[in-house]
Amino acid sequence: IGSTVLGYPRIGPDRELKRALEKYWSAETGEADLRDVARTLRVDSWHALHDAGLDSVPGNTFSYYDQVLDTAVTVDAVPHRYRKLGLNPLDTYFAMARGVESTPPLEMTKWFDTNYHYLVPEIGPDTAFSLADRTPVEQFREAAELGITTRPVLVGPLTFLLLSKPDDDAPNGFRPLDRLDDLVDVYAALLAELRRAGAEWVQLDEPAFAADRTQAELDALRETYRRLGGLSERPKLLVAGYFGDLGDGLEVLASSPVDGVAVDLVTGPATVGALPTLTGLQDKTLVAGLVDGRNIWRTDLDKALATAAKLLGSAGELAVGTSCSLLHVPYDVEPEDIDPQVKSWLAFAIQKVREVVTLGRALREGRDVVATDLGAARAAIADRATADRVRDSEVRSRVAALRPEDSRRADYPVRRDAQAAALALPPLPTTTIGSFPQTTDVRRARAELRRGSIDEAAYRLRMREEIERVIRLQEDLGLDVLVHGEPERGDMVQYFSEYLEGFVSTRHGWVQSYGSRCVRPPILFGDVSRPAAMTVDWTTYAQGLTSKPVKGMLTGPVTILAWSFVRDDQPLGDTARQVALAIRDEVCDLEATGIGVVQVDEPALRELLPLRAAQQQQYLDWAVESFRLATAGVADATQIHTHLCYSEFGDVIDAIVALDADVTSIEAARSRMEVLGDLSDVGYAKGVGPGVYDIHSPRVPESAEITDLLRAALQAVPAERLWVNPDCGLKTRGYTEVEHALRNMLGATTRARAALS
Ligand code: THG
Ligand code: ZN
Repeated sequence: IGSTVLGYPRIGPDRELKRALEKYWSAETGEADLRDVARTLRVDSWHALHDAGLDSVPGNTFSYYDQVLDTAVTVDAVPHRYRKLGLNPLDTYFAMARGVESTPPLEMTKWFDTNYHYLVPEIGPDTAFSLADRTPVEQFREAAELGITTRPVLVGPLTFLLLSKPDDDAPNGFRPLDRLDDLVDVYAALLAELRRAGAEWVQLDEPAFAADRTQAELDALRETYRRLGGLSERPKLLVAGYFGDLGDGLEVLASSPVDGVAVDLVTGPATVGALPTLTGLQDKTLVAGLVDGRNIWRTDLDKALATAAKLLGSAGELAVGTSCSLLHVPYDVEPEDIDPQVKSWLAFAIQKVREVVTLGRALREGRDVVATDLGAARAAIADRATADRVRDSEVRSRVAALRPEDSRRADYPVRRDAQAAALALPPLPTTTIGSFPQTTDVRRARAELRRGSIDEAAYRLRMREEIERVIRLQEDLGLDVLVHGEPERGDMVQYFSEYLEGFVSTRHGWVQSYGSRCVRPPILFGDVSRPAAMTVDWTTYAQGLTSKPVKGMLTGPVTILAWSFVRDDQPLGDTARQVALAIRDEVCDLEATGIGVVQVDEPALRELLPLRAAQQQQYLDWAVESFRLATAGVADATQIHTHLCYSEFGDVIDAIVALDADVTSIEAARSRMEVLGDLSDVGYAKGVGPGVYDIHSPRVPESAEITDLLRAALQAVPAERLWVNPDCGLKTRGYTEVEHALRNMLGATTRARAALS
């Protein structure tokens, strides 16, 4: 294998796939146009990887939406409700991804601890697995015709089933993994076809083993690769485990009859020590994941070679690779207009491919043949390590001087009484999560400012008009705690990073989040501070328009880190503390200008939770500490809210209590308020605003439904602590539906209040 990468971005360097998908979905173009764009993107990627000099080019890394969905379709795990729509294969696939009028899509959730989302396959006792789709074989042939032998990448059978959920007809106690034998039959058939098409290697991804697994699951891993390895007609098998240490799974794979194992030495550096002790690797290829596939820093090539040197002799062949797929980084740093010094420290996907090639050549032919590249990398690493702008002594002394009481507020009853006196809110106070619909006019204004066709002053005027409209609407509806609506923010993390010292942003650095949706994570390169207020003008403008309290809206330190590329030269907890102090400054400035309610959102609190239980408490400690540091600078009478969404909260429920916010709004409508019971069980006794309707759908909830949910909520939470709000921000909705839904929410609240008194 020599040198390789485990996967590559597919959305297109200029988001060509996003645009092609959206045109196809809106029926502006047809299937042939979409397939054309897709083919061009594949061909361009194969050429780029091949021409860069990789010894082994990954194949089947393209997807119209998601690789887990692709796998489900390949093995015919298509739930009946989509089959019976009678659509062609491509539209059946998109129906599973996005839903159609009558049929909701598959559930979507986070891919391990990344900001990528996959679709959750539904598997039951009756799922009839078969090789129903031959895309991996067809794409192998497509590349072969260009003279490029690819190594098709497949989601491994264990990871596929471990990420699936039982379908609605499955009996209690059924687990998708119960169907492993039948699924492995299909993989065997696919491997045989790939072999007949000429594939030399196939990569099977098993990142599920970077998380804690039971003995039964490890046994299933052993048995599966014993079976697949024993097939007579198959390509060589490379099993890739990434996003951490494989733990006991590493030994299982090393002793199995596969031909290669790829390990992540960036997230799981302890693996370096374990590898030389394994005996089964002597006849295998070891792909050492030395180049970080998830972050954007240039690799310390000297250090990578030193690590490789420790592994020489551990395996039959030592190859060099990325730690995981490059799906999680943007394509190319070259076109970016970033400060040249910071830019010289960065490597995006194509730069990382070149690093892998350089490392591969150094190992095979000696360092001298790549001396120039090694020298350039060494200079960049040294420059970053000593750069003045990375370290800010003021920030460092401020962090060093922190005392425990800086992250502690007065006891809740004291705060509660002070806030009740200051805010004088009615029972069951109503509010929203912060954002109002981003109208085309608002988006256009932002685009015009970027292009320079309007100036800052004109832009501010248009935003103020929008804020005024949002305030008037909320007053008309009768909401109690108002928001300014956030028209000035595109992506919230992007917005804050542009005001903070220590961040740079990119223009083209898009990374797929799900389907056609992308994010442009800012790059956190140095010590963080806040030179000037970030939200005070907008919020005080809004407050000046109304006598009702206006809530300040901020993003918490954990979420800012989760949705940025973070520095790798200090522990994440240290970076979190710096970001927390910057947010704290903003919270205090809002308070000083008369804002009495401030919300600090942490929607990504669950996302960064380490995959292994042994590391989770340490994470939760600094995550909670940084939130408290951000919010504890205010007086007792100032009310701190937080908002959480996008996750099951089970694993972080104690941490939610420990955040010590006065009011927590939380996604709850889809699970019918279940989370309230969970919160009570762990002793949460402060304000809580369970979302009373699901904003992720354009459907307007009837007032009666909301009344029912409020009744259910009042079973779990006393009226004095219950807030009424939608379950997330309203940014993606339209004004007509928002106004109607909020009116119904307020109607239900009026009735609930009457029933209370
Ligand atoms: N911001 C960031 N990360 C996120 C979210 C976010 N991760 C989790 C969740 N929210 C992911 N959800 C989305 C939802 C919508 C979009 C992206 C991620 C989206 N993106 C626009 C697009 O692709 O057209 C581009 C947005 C822009 O112009 O900045 O719609 O909220 N960081
Ligand atoms: Zn939310």
